[in-house]
Amino acid sequence: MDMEEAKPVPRVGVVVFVLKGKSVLLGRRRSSIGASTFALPGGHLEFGLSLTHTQLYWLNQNIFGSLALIKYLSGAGESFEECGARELKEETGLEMGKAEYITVTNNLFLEQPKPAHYVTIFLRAVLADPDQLPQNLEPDKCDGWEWYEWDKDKLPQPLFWPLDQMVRSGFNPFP
Ligand code: 8DG
Ligand code: MG
Repeated sequence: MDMEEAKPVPRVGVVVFVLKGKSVLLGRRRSSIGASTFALPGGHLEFGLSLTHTQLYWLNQNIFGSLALIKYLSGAGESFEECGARELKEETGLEMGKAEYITVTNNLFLEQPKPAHYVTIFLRAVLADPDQLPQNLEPDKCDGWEWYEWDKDKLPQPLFWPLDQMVRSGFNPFP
C-alpha cells in the first residue's frame, strides 16, 4: 500500500445567498474551516456516482449521445443549481426556488491543519415558499440559521472571511 499522503487537489464549493426581503440566510459554522464565523448555506459539488467508473464508461460507450439518460441512470454530474438546492435542503430543510449564478471565488484556506483550496460558486435564490422556516438539520456543522439584513453594519460578526472580503469589496447579492 502506498503510505504517501495524497496530494491535495482543489474542490468545488457551491453556496447560496437565499434572499428574503432585504435579508440573507446565515448560520454560525462549527466545521473546522471558519469555525464560529457566520456563513452561507452550501457544501461540495458531488460527482454523485451510484455506479463505478467502469460502469459509467461502459454506459457512455453504449448509450450513444444521451447525456441526460446517463445522468439519470448514474446520478453523475450535478449542476450548480442541483448542488445548491440539495445542500440548502440538507442543512436547513428549505426548498430552493428560482436560482441563478452570481459569482465565483478562488481561495486557499491555509489556516487549517489540513489546508484546503476551494473554487466556490455563489448562487442567489429565493425560497420556493417564502413562508418556510429554516431548521438546523446539521447541528454538528452549524449553530442555527437566521435571516440578517444585508447591510454591512447589521450583518452578524465575525463573518466567514471569504464572505467578509466580499462585503468589504462592496459586493451586493441582490439583483
Ligand atoms: P458537504 O460535506 O455537506 O458536501 O459539505 P459542507 O461540510 O457543508 O461544506 P462547507 O464547508 O459548508 O462548504 C464547502 C466550502 O465552500 C467551504 O469549506 C469553503 C467554501 N465556502 C466559501 N464561502 C462559503 C460560505 O459562505 N459558506 C459555506 N458553507 N462555504 C463557503 O468560500
Ligand atoms: Mg455546509
